[in-house]
Amino acid sequence: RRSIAPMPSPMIPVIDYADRADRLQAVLSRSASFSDEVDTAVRDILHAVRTEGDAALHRFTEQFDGVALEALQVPESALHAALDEIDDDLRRIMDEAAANIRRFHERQGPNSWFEDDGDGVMLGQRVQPLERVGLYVPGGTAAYPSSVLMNAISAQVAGVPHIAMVSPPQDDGLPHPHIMAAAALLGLDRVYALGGAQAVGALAFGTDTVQSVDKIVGPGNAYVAAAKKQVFGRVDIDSVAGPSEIGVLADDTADPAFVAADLLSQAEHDPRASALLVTPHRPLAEAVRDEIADRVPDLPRADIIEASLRDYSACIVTDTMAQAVDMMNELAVEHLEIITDEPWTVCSDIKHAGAIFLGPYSSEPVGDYFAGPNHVLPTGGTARYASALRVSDFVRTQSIIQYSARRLAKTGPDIVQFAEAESLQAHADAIRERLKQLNASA
Ligand code: HSO
Ligand code: ZN
Repeated sequence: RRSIAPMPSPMIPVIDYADRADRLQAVLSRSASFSDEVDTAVRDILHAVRTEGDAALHRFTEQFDGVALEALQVPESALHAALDEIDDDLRRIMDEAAANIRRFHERQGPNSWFEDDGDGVMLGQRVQPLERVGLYVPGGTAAYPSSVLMNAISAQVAGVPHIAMVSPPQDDGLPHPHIMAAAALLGLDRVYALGGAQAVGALAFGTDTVQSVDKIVGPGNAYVAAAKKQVFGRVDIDSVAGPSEIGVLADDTADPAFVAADLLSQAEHDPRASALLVTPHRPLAEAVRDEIADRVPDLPRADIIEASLRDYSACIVTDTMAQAVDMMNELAVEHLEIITDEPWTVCSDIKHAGAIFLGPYSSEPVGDYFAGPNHVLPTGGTARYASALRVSDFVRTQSIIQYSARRLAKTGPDIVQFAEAESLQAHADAIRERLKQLNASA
């Protein structure tokens, strides 16, 4: 006999492929909104930091974070104390995660190379790490030590010698203890209790206390994002991250409990996060919907999750798996899970996704915390052209050219002709000057 308990109200809609347009439009138009007010406020903050330095940092920290800092820089003793205070298990887990992340990134290259091109000509590319990088780490509920590991280890593997970290102070004037512990674990010693646009300004312009950097990476709120955009050009920045996304491609072999749990794992990040199941198997879509309705009320971040599910998430039922794959390619989601009978076959048809998780046991949090690949990934459809944060984001390559007399004697006249075609006489003369001498000594 069936119980007559009322069905929990659906939190995630089940939508037919033919009716997907509105929902997809909502998902695709989520990108971070920039307001003129934020831009103007940030412009003033950056100007003050550039002209007044440390004094402005103290003032803004008092105004926005509500603390009067004794020192902008976090003493190394506080970093080590934070590491000593986390429990032994968390310490062991973070150590192991860091080792996995390091090992993965060590395989990424890019590598220098030099080639003897014949005639005594040497060509090559020399890869050099950036000298100074600044890492922004948010405070509050988005204070993720895992993100400290992801950002800092890729810079460390690249060989960046100077890594500064900024993170807003809590009431005690120090960043979140887990953030400090992660910094200590990685041997980062330049940590500043600064957040918001003023922290970005300090890193970009430098002050008496904070040395300027060449690149600023890491996520932040609307002020941080606007500040990064405004200092771009003076320094490099990473991409401006949008709200998180997960897409699950699944067939009748998928366990609805697994799929529901994974969708919820991303929905809990942000009210604007997007969680999508795309499947040709309607009973799976309905089971996942029911499973989600069961689970959400017990989750601590139910409010955030409900908003994400209501506005930007769905279980979409397609006619075929091919149609489901096409839809995922159109969306280019940040995280794509493939939970099907033959995930590698489906994977070969995927063109766009930030990171791909294959099979029932590759749950998305495996990648967020532990497997080794970076969890800083392209969002908002930018996986069409962008990649995961990686070692090459922290280097620049220099081209190396060494030409020989023999080769210049051979190819010089052609170079002269090319320069003259561009009407650049001085270019042509630079080559001719050598040719004159070479011909005289021949
Ligand atoms: N899934 C997030 C990263 C994260 N998850 C941090 C947990 N902590 C964006 O890829
Ligand atoms: Zn996550």
